[in-house]
Formats: sequence, C-alpha cells, structure tokens
Amino acid sequence: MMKKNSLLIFGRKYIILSLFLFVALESRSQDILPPKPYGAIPTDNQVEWQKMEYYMFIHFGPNTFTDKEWGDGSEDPRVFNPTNLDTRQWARIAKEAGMKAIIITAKHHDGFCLWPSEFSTHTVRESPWKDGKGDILKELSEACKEYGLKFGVYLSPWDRNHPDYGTSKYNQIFANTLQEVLSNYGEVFEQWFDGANGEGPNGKIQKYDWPLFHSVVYKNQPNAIIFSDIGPGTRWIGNESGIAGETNWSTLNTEGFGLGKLAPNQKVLNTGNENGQNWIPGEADVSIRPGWFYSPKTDNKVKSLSQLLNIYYSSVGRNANLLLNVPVDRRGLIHPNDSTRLMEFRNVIDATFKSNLAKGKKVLVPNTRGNAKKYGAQNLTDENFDTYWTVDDGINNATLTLDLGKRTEINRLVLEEYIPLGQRIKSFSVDYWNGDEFVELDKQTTVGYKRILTFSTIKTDKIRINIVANAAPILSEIQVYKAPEIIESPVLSRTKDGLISIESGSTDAMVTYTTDGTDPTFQSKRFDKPFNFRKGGIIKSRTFINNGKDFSDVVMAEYDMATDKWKSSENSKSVADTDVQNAFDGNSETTWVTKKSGEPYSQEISIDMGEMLTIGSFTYTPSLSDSQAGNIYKYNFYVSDDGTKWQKIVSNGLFGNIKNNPIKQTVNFDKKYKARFIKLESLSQVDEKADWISIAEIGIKPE
Ligand code: FUL
Ligand code: CA
Repeated sequence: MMKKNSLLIFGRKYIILSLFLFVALESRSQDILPPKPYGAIPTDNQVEWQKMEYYMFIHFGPNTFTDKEWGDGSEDPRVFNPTNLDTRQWARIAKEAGMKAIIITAKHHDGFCLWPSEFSTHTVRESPWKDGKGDILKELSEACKEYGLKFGVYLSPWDRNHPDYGTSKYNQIFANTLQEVLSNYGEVFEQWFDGANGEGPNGKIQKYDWPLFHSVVYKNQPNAIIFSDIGPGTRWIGNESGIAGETNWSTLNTEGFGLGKLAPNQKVLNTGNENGQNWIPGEADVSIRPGWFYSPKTDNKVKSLSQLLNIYYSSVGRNANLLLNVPVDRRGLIHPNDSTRLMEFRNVIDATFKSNLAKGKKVLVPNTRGNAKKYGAQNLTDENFDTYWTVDDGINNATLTLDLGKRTEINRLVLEEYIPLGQRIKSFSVDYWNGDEFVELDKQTTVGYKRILTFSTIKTDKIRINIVANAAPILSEIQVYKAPEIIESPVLSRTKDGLISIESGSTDAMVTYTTDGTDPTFQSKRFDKPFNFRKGGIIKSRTFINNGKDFSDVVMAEYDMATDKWKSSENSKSVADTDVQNAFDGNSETTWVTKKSGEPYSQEISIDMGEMLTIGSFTYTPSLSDSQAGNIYKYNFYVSDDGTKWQKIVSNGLFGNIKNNPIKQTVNFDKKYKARFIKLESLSQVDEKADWISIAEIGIKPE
C-alpha cells in the first residue's frame, strides 16, 4: 500500500518535471525560425497543384470521328455525333484510376466548341448530338463534382475555323470565349493554353494578346494554374511522351521567351533552369494511345502496362505532374481497352506503394536545425509532407542514414523536398549496406517535390543518402518500398526480308503470340522458331512461366511490308551524307538526311518497290535524333507504274502535330492504287530553316 503511494507521488513529480522540460524545449523550438526561402518559390496553389500528381486529359471533338490529329476547321459539324455520350463514365474511370482531375479539350485547333458558344458557329449546337441542345462542359463539370474530381479546360487560341482569326478582332473574341468557359462551369483548377499558332481559314496568322487572355483567367478563376510552354503556373515538359528530365528543376527563366516558336528549347523545358527566375514546375502530357484523338485504328495500340509504369516513374517520379490523355471514342465513352489498362496500372501502383517500409524508422542525421524537435529526423519517416527535417544555415551538404532495423527487401526509394521553401537539392547519391560495406546504388541530380528511384531488389538494413544542395536541404520524406516483381516481356525483331524472332526474358519461359491484334494467352500460338512475316501487320507476344500461372505484360510490334526488294530509283539526285537505304531499312533508328552542308538538297524520295502492289496507305516515320528539324510537315505523295509518269494522290497533305509528337504517321488514301513506284515530296519541314529533309522510315501497309 505504502509502496504504491510513494510510487504515485514520485510519478506525479516526474510528470510535472517532464511537462516543464517539454514546455521549455518546445518554446525554444518555436523560436528557431525555418530556413529562409531559397530562390523562386511556389504559390500555395502551385503546391496544392503539385500534390495532385496524376490526372486525366481528354481529347474529344470532330477529330474523334475523322481519324485526324489536327482538323482543319472545315469539318462539317454534323460529323460530331456520339451515340452514347456519358461524362459520368469518364469521371468514374478517372476516379477509379486514381486520378485527381479531368482536363477536356473544350476547343482544339479546328475551332469546334464542345459547348454552345455564343462566339462561334462551329459548336455542339450545330451538331446532331442531343439535337444541338447538348453542352459537354456542363455535363463534364457536373460529373467531376459528383466524383470529387477537379475540372480543367484546354483551349487553343489557334482556330482554323473562326472567320475572324488572323484579324484585329480575334483576340477579343478569344477572350470572350475564354470568359464564357471560365464563368459558367464552376471552379476550373487548370487553364491549359496550347501555344500552336498556325494559319487560320484566311491563311493569316494571329498575333496573340497573352496579357489579355491571362487577365480573363485571373478575373474568373483566381486560383487556376495556367499551363503553357512557359507557364506561368506550370510549363510543358518539352515532349509529348510523358518523360521529364532526369534533372528537373521547377524553376525556369522566361524573360525574352514566349509560346510555340518563341519558347525555350525543348531540352530546357525538359529540365528547367537551375536557379531559374520563376517557379514553373513541369507537367508531362502524353496519350495512352499513339495519337491524342480516338481512332478505331488504335484500339489495339493502347500503351502497355510497362510503358505506363515507365511514364509514371519518368514524370511523377521526376518531379513533374502526369497528365495522361484517354481519348473518348465515337460513342462518347472511354473504350474498354483503355479503361482496363488504367485499372491494371492503378493496381500495380497501389501494390507498389501500399506499405512504406521506412515508416517510423530512425534516420541518423548529421545536424538538426537549432537542435529543435520541430525540424527533427523523425519528420522524414512520418509520411507527412508538411513536416520536414532541415539543418542549420550554412550547411548545404549532408549524409543521412536510414536504419530499417532489419534486413529488408526493397526496390523503390522516394525522396521529397519541402518545396514551399524552394528547390534546393542539386545532386545526391544513395548507398546501401550489403552486410560488409556500403555500396553505391544510384547517383542522381534533382529531387524536387518527389523523386522516385527504381532499382532491382536489394536486401539491406541501412540506406545512406548523400545530399549536395544549393542551400540548407529541407527534406519532407524518405520512403522505401518493395514493388511486386514483374516478369520480363519478350523482345521481338524482324530481319529485312521479314523473318520474326521472339526472345523471352528468361530461360524456362514459354512465349506465345498472335497476329490478329488480340492479347496472347497461354493457349495462343507458341513461338519456337523464326517465322515469315513479310507482309507485315501487328504481332503481340507475351512470356509465360510456371505453366502459364505467371506471365509478362503484352508487347506489341507493328510492321510494314518487308522492304528487301526496295530500291531508291532517284537517289542519284541526292547528295546525302547518309545512305538513302536508311529511309527503308526497316529500322526507324537510322535516318536518311538529304543534305551535306552547303550543297543543294533533295526534297523528295522515290522508291521502286520491285513489284506491282495494291496499296491503300503509306507510313512516314520522322527522325527522333538530331535531324528532327528536317522532319516533313507538308507533303505531296505520288504513285507510278514505271517511275517516270507520276500520279499525285495526296496533294498538300499535312502531318498534324508532328513537331511536338514525332511518331510514325499513317496516311490512308481515298481509295486503293496499283503501283510499283512511290514518291514522297516535302513541301515544308517542321523547322522552316531546315534546308534538308529527314526520313527515318517510309513504309507501305499490307493490303
Ligand atoms: C499540342 C496539340 O497540337 C496537339 O494536337 C495536342 O492537343 C497536344 C496536347 O498539344 O500542342
Ligand atoms: Ca514528413
């Protein structure tokens, strides 16, 4: 009894004492100010925006019905006729995919408005959909609200339909259009401005009044993030493949730059500028299909799971937000091939980031700012972005050691910088304890809001992170994960004369394939020896192990006709540095560039296919290397029986969006032609200054 009492008294004293100590320590900790912001810093809205990480883009409009990437504005609005449009289906899928918002192409370059705009006669009102009484922005903004998603709009000032485009009246008209969109559909989290600035219906180019356009946004949607090549809210990442630079600063110098042709070069947009004057973080946009708009021709070309994962790690994993385009189909619904893939993707992401193996674990740090708990190392493993560890001013480099307590299998490492005070880390390396010593795992540059490193599984109990920063580093989180192992996909190749080989990733694996566009199963045709595929088409393949129980992702390869009989009949005219063969060697990594510096250049290529063929289309693969400036933009295409008398079958064709998205182009003719010779003539290149043309590949599709 006595004993218990004294213990109680002692206990009480102890509590009072420690309470006193705690208060004293805490008040000291309150006195210690956080580091001063370093360089350009984000607005609160930009921080909130960055936390969204992943959201949906939807391209939808007349192009959905015409197989085009860029409509020319002369499309009959009656082509726009979705039979089953349901914006709630889009929102549900976006939500289930783990996305935070939807941005819709309210008006693309063809000028068609997805709402009945007062300022245009080329809108849903002129279409048969809902007898001209529909409004997609209204329906979608409501569906987003219902599903707890934010709503954003893409608007192209380039308008290939509006009769006033290219005149002094147009800027105000566009401002009115913008006003209409931004004042009628509730909150808009992001205003996406396309910088494209081409010719309108009168052949004139508009000089845009950006200050006017921005003022309309700020007036109506003061919290909206403005996207463009140079922000000011978020910047284009410099490609349409969803890949941010390994080095990715959220700061950018914009003085003297503009949009479109006036933008900083794509490499700079990809990496940002270290110590750049403005906080303009990157947004990586990419389509889940080869093009931005739906086409039935791409139903079996939806990006694979591994492609999507690679995009995720190269965007969200590199300090950029991911804007993934899921084009709505001709019914007005997201196609099941796309939604299935989105769910597969979400499942893998969830399984990967389900359990943070560093949570609550100790991190040994060399210094803590003012020795204050508030800036202590425990903040690094509390899964809270808003609490951080930082150091005393003057300390820019630090080595931290995460102690996992026991040997643990991991293959992902996440670092997060507390960006409200600026982006500071310049480079870092990671070592792990292998039982005997620390060995280097990776060495990288920037971190930013989030950096995810992927590596093959290691077993370790200690991870060491060595940081080099431009100012005292401020780190919110260190996390580690073990992503489920994936089975290597097979690798396909074809010889010039058309023999296909498929290699599985591992030894005891079995590989099956299909040639009809469907996903291969364990029961599909088994690959055992190279087979002939001269005619071309699509091959899909997959690796199976454990008697079909486990399998890889599906890989797809698309081949044009084999070109072993092809010759360029006119190459004597060209004075190329590179071999004309590069244009049809079945390898899109080799490019024919038509000019040696200072010499006249060939603007065309003509090919003898060696036999009479029936053709209904051709393909052009632009260069992805240094010679991109010479990629063909406008062109004529001819066929011939004898290589002398040519019939022009495509006149003034245009590879829409080839500059920003240099992917293989397929051009379908109005009918089928019989020919032995083909000729592609360039009328202009993506860079007007390029006085050569680049052809990575020309092909013919099988008929
Ligand atoms: C580009 C446009 O030209 C494409 O058609 C697409 O809308 C892409 C997202 O932006 O600038
Ligand atoms: Ca934290």
